[in-house]
Amino acid sequence: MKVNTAIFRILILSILSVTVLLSDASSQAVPGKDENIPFLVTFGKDGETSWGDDDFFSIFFFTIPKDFSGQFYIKVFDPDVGGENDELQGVWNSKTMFSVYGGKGVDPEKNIESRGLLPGVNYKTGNLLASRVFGDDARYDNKYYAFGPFNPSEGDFNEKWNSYIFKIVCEGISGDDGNLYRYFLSRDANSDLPLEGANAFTYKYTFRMWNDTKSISHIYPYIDTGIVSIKQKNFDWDDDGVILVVSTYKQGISVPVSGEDNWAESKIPVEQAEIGKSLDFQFHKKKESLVRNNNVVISLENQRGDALQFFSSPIGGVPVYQPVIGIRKVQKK
Ligand SMILES: [Ca+2]
Ligand SMILES: [Ca+2]
Ligand SMILES: [Ca+2]
Ligand SMILES: [Ca+2]
Repeated sequence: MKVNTAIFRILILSILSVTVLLSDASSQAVPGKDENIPFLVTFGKDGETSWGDDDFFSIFFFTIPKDFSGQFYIKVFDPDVGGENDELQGVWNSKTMFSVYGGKGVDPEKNIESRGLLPGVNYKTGNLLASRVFGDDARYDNKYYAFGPFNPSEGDFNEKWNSYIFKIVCEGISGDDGNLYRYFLSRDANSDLPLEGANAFTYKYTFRMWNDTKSISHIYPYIDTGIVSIKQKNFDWDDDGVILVVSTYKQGISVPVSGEDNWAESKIPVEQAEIGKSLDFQFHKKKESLVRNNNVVISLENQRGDALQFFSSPIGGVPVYQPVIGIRKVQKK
């Protein structure tokens, strides 16, 4: 009898752990689980672009599936600029404003200005749902602040993704320090409870690399129908190793990398086999010597000059190079 109870307990525990695994969607954290990026970074507007942020703001979009019922929160980890995690320049004097937008005008596929890529054009489209300014504040140092609760229907509906879209803007409104932070989409303000099927994306990624010469960070642009080539642009990479593009088709194409305070760009052909999947942009740090606190910016556009989305949870999963496709291609020649 005792043995049977023990087996029953083990069975229940295994079922519970499988359930937890299934609902543990990686898409809820920004940067995402597969990206291996420690922080997003936004400097105060009086900062130097040579510190790795070219425009002193960042924009992320969250997609909430239409069939999700209930409320949710957009949590910001370490929203303050001071204490732990952040990048000090002189004294702490930066203020950062986080603003959440919903409603018509947010969807960046319908409203290009919402992407934040057009110089001088207002990207604060949609209805302002919540906003808060953070400075050097121990209350929020190394801790979460939760915006919300929000109802999914407060977002801007996108038919293609069958989801409501929300936008969070982070602006370095004053000072010169770097704010390092992360986002988490949660059903609960005080714990991390993911929303099944939700995702996050941006068009221009400004992030911090690990201070570890062995680390590889990733971002995953989605290759939509009709794309035949992409132009990659990276900023202030500080000659920190190599950037490789990997896909089911590409074993690893290295792209030109930027140095201090400049952009490097190049064109990359896209194959039919890569459509409807994600590419894997891999950031391999220099092995010989550590480039400390490296902040970097990357953006992509297709052959028509239209910006590509980077999803925190790669659409179609992390692409794995399949050598057999390459061999077939060679044999055809
Ligand atoms: Ca400062
Ligand atoms: Ca902090
Ligand atoms: Ca911070
Ligand atoms: Ca840099």
